Amino acid sequence: MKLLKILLAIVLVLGNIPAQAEDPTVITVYRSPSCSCCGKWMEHLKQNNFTIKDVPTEDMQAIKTKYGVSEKMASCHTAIVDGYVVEGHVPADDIRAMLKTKPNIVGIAVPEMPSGTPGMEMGGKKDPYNVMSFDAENHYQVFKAHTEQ
Ligand SMILES: [Cu+2]
Repeated sequence: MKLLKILLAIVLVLGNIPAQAEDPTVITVYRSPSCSCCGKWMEHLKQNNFTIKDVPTEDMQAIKTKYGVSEKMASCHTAIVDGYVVEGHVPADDIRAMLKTKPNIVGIAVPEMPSGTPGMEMGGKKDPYNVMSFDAENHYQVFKAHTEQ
């Protein structure tokens, strides 16, 4: 009877241990050394358990060409995670969704720099925007729509 109580106590204790946090996801971020909104976006990723490999570079166009980011998809920074391209101010949740579902695409992008995206906070101003996915043939599709709140 005593043993049973001890076992029960152990089970209760184990049940209360919180599930271990996910391992940080490593993401390489190419950005111009003078880009401040890029830094704010990296901050957003850090807060969402990403580990940043920060690579300042003067020639962002070379990076975009190398990774197949067309003019239509282009924003400020270009990041690589798990073989996927992440262009611009994409929210961490959308990156995670891509890494989970592993779609057959080159990557996802928030073209240009809409206000209200992570790292582009402009007071309360929030533009509706789409996270786009793109493939090697430059086909685009809405990956996730973020409508005005
Ligand atoms: Cu930016």
